Amino acid sequence: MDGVVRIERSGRQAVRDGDRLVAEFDGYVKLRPDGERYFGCGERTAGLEKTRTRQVFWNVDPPAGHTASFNNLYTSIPFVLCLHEGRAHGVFYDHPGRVELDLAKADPARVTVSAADELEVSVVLGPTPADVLDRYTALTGRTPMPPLWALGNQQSRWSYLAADELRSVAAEFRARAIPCDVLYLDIDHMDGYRVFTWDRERFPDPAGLIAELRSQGFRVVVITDPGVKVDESYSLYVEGRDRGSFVLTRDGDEFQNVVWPGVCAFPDFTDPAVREWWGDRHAGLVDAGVAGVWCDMNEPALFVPWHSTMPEDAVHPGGGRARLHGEVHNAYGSYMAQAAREGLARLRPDARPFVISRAGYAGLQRHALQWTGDNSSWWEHLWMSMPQLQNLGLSGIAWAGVDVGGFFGDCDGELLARWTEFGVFQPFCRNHSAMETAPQEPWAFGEPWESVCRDMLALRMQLLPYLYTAFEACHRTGAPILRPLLFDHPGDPVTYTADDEFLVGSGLLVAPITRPGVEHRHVYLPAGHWRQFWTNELIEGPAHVLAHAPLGQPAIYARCNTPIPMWPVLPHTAEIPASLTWRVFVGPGAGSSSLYEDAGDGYGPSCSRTAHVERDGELVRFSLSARSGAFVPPQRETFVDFVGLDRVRLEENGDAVVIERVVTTDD
Ligand code: MIG
Repeated sequence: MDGVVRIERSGRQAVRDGDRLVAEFDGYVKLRPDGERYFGCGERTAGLEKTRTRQVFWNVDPPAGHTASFNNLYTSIPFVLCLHEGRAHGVFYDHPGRVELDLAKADPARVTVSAADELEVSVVLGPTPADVLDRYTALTGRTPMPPLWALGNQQSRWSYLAADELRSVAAEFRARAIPCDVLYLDIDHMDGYRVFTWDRERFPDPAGLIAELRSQGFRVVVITDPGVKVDESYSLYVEGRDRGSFVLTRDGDEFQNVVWPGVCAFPDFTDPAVREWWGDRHAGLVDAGVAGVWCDMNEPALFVPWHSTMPEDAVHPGGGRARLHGEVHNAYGSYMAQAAREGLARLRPDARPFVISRAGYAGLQRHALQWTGDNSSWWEHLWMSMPQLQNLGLSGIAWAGVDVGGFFGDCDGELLARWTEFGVFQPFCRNHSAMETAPQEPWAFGEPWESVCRDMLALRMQLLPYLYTAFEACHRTGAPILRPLLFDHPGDPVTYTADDEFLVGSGLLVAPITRPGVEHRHVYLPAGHWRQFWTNELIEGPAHVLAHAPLGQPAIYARCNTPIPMWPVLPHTAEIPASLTWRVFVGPGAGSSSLYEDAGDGYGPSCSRTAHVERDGELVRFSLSARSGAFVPPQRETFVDFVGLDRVRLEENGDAVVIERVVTTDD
C-alpha cells in the first residue's frame, strides 16, 4: 500500500520518504534517533506521551478503579505515532495475540517488540500526523459515517429496570428541556441475561415502548454480551451448539465459563459463518425497533476466575483454519462488533448501523465506536479521559467516549457538571453509571448543576453541524475529531505534553477543569490567533494563559477566522433546525472551514460548502462557496454572527455569497 513500508524480520533496513530518512530498523528493532517521541498505543490510562514506557497489548476486563499504573485495558491497538523534529511517522505491529512494546524504556536507543507468534511490522509514512492517520486508516479501515442521531446526547444506566422507568427518564429530559437522542437498556432488559431476548415482565411490549419513545425523538440501544447461556430450552444456544458455532477446549469439548447468565458457551466470531449467524440473530431486536447494539464483555470477560479471560489454549475452529485463542485474543471483540454491524446492515439496509464496543483490536473503527468501559466517578478519571481519548484518536479510533460522570462510585453535582463540560466535546457523548451508585442523570443533583448540564448539552446540540462535518472528514481521512494539539501543531514540542486540553476539529480548543472547587487553570494556546469563546478576548499564540472558567463557562478557545457552523438548540436531532449560523471569531489574517450535510442517515447524496474569512485592515470579508453536491438542506435561515460585532442574515440560495463588514473595535 502507498506510503506503508513493510519491515523485514531480520537485517538492517532504512525507511525513506523520497530522499529523507524516516526510520531505521535492525530486524524488528527500531533504532531510536535522539529526541524521537512516542504517542498513540490506543486506550491508555496514563498521559499522552508514551516515550520511555513499556506497553502491553492484551485485552482484559480490568478491576475497578483504573489508575495510571494499569497498562492494558479492554482494547489493543499496537500502533505508535512517532514524532521527530516535527515530522511524524507511524509503526504498526500487527498481531492480534499478545504484543509487548518497549518504547526506549530499557534502552533509550531502541524500540523493541515481543510477540508470541508471527507479527507484521509496517512503517506508515508522514510527514504530518494527518498524513500518518490517513494512511494508517486506509490500511486498517475508516470510521463509517455515523447516523446523525448518534452525535446527540445519550443516557444510560445499569439498569433502567422496566418500561415505565425508561418512560419517566425520557419524560424528564423533555420536561426539563435537556437535549437527548438515545436511551440505553443494560443487561436487565433480558430474560435471565439471555442475549437477544426480553424480560416480558419488565418490558411486556418492547416494540410498543420503542415506538412511543421514538415519537418523542428517542432511539433505544440495547446491550448484547457474547456469553450464550447453556440452556436446552434457549434456541440461540441449541442452534449455536448444533451448528458447531462455539469456541472449543483443546480437547474438542464446548468451552464453557460463567458470565451473567450463569454457565455460557462463546461464539467463535473468527468464523465468517458464525458472524453471519450471530448478525442475523439481531432480527428480533431490529423488528422491535432497536436502533443499535452495545457489545459488552467482548474481551471476552469471564467470571471464573473473576475478571479473567479465555484460556490461550481454547480453540477457535474458525470455519476451516483452527486457531488457538491466544493467537486471536485481541481481535475477539472486533469480530463480535463486525458481526453486529454486518447483521444490522443486512437487516436494515437503508440505515447506518450503530454499534458500540468495549473490546477490540486495530481496525475496530470499521465496525463500532468504542467507549472506554468502567471508569469511576473520580476527578482523576475526568482528567484521565483526555489523554485516553487523544491516544485513541491517534490510533485510528476517533469515534470514542468515556462514561460521562463516571461509571463506578457515586458522582456528585460538581463532578457531573464539570464532566459534562468536557463530555459534550467527546465524539460519543453518553452518561452512564453502575448499579447501586447514586443516580447521575443531568438533573440528579439539582441546581446549579442541572443548569450547567443543560447548557452544555445545548451547546453540543448547537455544535452538531460542526461535529458532523468533523466526522465526515474523519470518515474520509482518518483525522481524529477530538485530537491532541500536536496533531495540528507537530512542530511545537510544547504540545507533546499538553494532554489536559485538546482540539475538537481544528477550530476549537477545550481545556476542562478537572479539580473540585477550582475556577482557574493554565491553558497553552499554540501558534495562531484565538478568542475566548465566552468573552471574545483575543489572544495570540503561542501563549500560556490563566483561564477563568467558572461553572458553566469551561475554557474554550476558538481559532480566529475559522467559522463554526451552528444550529439553534433542539431537543433532539429529528427536529429540523430553523436556522444555520456561522459563528465567526474575527482576528488578524485569514482562515476557513467547511460544512458537510446529508440526510443524517442512509447512503443518499450529500453536499458541502466552504466558508472563508479574511480580515483586511478595517474590513472583514466572509465568503461562502456555492453548495457542491446533490443534497439540498431543508429550508432555513442563514446567519453570520461576527462575534462581538454584528449578526447578519444572509440572503442565499446555495450560490456563492460574499459579505463584508467594517470592524470597529481595536483588536
Ligand atoms: O460485569 O452490563 O462496562 O457499562 O453497565 C459488568 C453491566 C458488565 C460492564 C460494562 C458496563 C455495564 C455492565 N457491564
